[in-house]
Amino acid sequence: MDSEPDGSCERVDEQDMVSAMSVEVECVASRLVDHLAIEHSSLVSSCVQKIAVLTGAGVSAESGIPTFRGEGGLWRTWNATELATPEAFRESPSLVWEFYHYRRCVVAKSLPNASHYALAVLQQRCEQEGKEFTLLTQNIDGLHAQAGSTDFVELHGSLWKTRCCHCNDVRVNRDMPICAALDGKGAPDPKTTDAGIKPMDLPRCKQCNGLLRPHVVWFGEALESRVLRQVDSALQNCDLLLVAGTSALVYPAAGYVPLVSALGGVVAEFNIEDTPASRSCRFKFRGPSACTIPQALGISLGQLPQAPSSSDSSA
Ligand code: BJW
Ligand code: ZN
Repeated sequence: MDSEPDGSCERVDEQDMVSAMSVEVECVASRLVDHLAIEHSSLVSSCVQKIAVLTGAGVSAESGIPTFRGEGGLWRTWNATELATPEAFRESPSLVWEFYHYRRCVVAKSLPNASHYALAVLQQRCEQEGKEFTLLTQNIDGLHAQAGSTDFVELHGSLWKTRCCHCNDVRVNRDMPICAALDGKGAPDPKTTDAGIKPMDLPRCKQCNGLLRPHVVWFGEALESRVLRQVDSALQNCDLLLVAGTSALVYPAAGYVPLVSALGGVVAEFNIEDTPASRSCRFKFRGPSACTIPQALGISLGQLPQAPSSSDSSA
């Protein structure tokens, strides 16, 4: 499905054969595609009993938060993905903390956008009708919570939690700056000199004085087993998976679309471009998710607070 200039979408069917069992579900999903303002009842009184949503960095892009891949994914001379590794942290905890401090500053100045709000409304509607709904997010920014989503699963942890490298104590931490030595540091400009902060001056554990790290999942690290169980339960017998703003390159999340599709669920993708997951998606909404998600769900959000643009953000 491609966005037309007026924001409407053209439906593209990709599957020739549709199993009889999924026809009813697809009828409901096609209402999304056709923008037949889904009335609450038509989504939830249908055979769609179980809905999951998977979000990625693209849903926060319109809140001014850079995505990982593509233009926004550069911090100084580094690709964001090069810094999101345990090796980078071992080699230079100071550099990696500067990067996360910068991102905490950006997110602290950002607001949820219409994608976040529409998904929170969808959750409320599903719950009112006793339908199962689970939001799975790869994002660590917390904007889904700010928009009103509850009980969502943070696959890759949270920017607002720390973990002790020594005693593993995990805590919420919203201090800004998180330690005195990071005050004014973290500027993204490639000419910036690295702060070179000594480990003793980086964030330290209140329990044991060990070095703290962001409580996030870096490449090569396993997702928490509790999280993996929540994912399994959300995707098992899932009728409809909405997948928004993810490049579908990073596992295990990259495997969720093909999995749900193989299990007979309908998948609708919201992205500005094709991804490796697109071929498993029955419906594709092309365009910024802050437009396409509310439109497709028939959710009118009225006036929303305006997020500052990313260029307004500085550490
Ligand atoms: C818009 C938009 C708008 C823009 N509207 N859309 C199987 C095969 C091969 C490799 C592996 C495998 N299983 C595991 C691996 C290894 C690895 C992996 O996947 N590597 C791949 C690169 C190949 N995975 C792991 O290591 C994971 N661990 C694991 O599986 O443990 C077990 C294990 C370990 C080792 C080997 C085997 C098994 C952990 C992955 C952790 C990822 N961590 C990060 C950092 C989190 C902390 C932080 O934020 O700093 O998570 S990396 C980064 O990528 C971040 C993101 O959550 C994640 C996904 O990115 P996302 O959200 O998709 O963003 P982008 O930027 O990539 O895409 C944005 C999209 O939005 C684009 O499509 C745009 O078009 C779109 N867009 N504007 C709509 N307005
Ligand atoms: Zn500790």
